[in-house]
Amino acid sequence: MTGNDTARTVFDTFDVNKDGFLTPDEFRQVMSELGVADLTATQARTLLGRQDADGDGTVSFEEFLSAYERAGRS
Ligand SMILES: [Ca+2]
Ligand SMILES: [Ca+2]
Repeated sequence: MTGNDTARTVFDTFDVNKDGFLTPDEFRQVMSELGVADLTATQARTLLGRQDADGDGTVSFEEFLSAYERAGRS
């Protein structure tokens, strides 16, 4: 499995409605369902906003992938 496939799997997990974009609401819902964290709407927006390179309020797979690759190169 390549890093890309892994990122795709993670992305699809968070992209609840499968429209190809992650919204703060989806992020929040999945983090809560996974038992990772109960985020406030503001926290979800802030965390997702770090990956939102073009500032449209959602994270595309390309944006997610570049953030993912940055995280993996620490
Ligand atoms: Ca979505
Ligand atoms: Ca974006």
